[in-house]
Amino acid sequence: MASNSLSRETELSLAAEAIGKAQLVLVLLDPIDFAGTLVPELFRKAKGKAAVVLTKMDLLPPIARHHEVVAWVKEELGRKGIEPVRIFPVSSKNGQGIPELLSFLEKRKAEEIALVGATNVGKSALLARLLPKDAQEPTISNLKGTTQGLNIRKWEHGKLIDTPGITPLGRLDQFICPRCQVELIPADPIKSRLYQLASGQALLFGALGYVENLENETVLQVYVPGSVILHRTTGEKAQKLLAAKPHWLSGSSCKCPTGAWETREVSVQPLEDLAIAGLGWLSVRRAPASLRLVLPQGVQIQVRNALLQKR
Ligand SMILES: Nc1nc2c(ncn2[C@@H]2O[C@H](COP(=O)(O)OP(=O)(O)OP(=O)(O)O)[C@@H](O)[C@H]2O)c(=O)[nH]1
Ligand SMILES: [Mg+2]
Repeated sequence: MASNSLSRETELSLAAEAIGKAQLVLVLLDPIDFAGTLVPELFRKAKGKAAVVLTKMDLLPPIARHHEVVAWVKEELGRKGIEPVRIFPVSSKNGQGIPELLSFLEKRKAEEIALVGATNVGKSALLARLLPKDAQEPTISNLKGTTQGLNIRKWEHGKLIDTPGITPLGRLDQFICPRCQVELIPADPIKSRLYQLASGQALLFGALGYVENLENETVLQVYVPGSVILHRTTGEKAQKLLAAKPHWLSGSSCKCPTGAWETREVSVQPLEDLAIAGLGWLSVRRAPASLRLVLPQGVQIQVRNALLQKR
């Protein structure tokens, strides 16, 4: 049962301990929440022996081409001075990419391999995939903070070390209750939803925040979990609805998030995304967009090159 009781400092020091023991470190990242699962400290600690595993590839929209996603991740990491030895796209759910990863691990002959990454990124699910089928399954759960200590497991090539996840800074799930956090985890591949917004129109992400278009008409391709109710309205009404949090908008009787809101203005160019850590991203396809974003205070946002190519 996840209690999420470790402090971030303890999470980082346990990951550092595992990294210190290991000759190879698998740093897990979730491409549908790249901003919300990237923990740069892990790459600093694992310098020179970090390979990236892109998890939950089954949740990307079907139009995503895996080699393009890998190239995009390589570029994004490169911009931060991070150069992993390899990048493997996998799905622990359907087994995609696991044979390629296994064959790399066998060739590397690392006696100890550490699995590190943000909470809920899928470390224990990957461990279960790497272990033989008859091995005892590690605990896998949609509640973050499930693995609470180092879990060292023997396998035919040495040892695999599962670690507690690192709580990322500024991910939307920190601002909502555990039940709403679970609701935010996509069960199926993310589908893009297309919205045309006139100047002054806004799009609510359930009761979690909204984006308002400040200038010329714009078209946004919205990639957020299917459980998030999208509602188009005016900027003024959006503010009122966020305060009232009606059931039809939030999808539940829950009133979270209850803290302060933060308003930011951002310009996004065509073929760029606006990523919201823990929620998803908005892609701007035609003309530059001038947007006002209202989210719980402290949620990390990022303007970046588009993850998915235009087709
Ligand atoms: N769709 C999909 N879900 C996955 C995949 N890998 C993991 N999950 C789900 O993601 C959630 C978290 O998985 P875990 O393996 O427990 O994550 P973790 O990184 O060990 O989490 P902590 O121990 O809390 O740090 C669970 O609900 C898993 O079923 C995957 O490849 N595809
Ligand atoms: Mg775990």
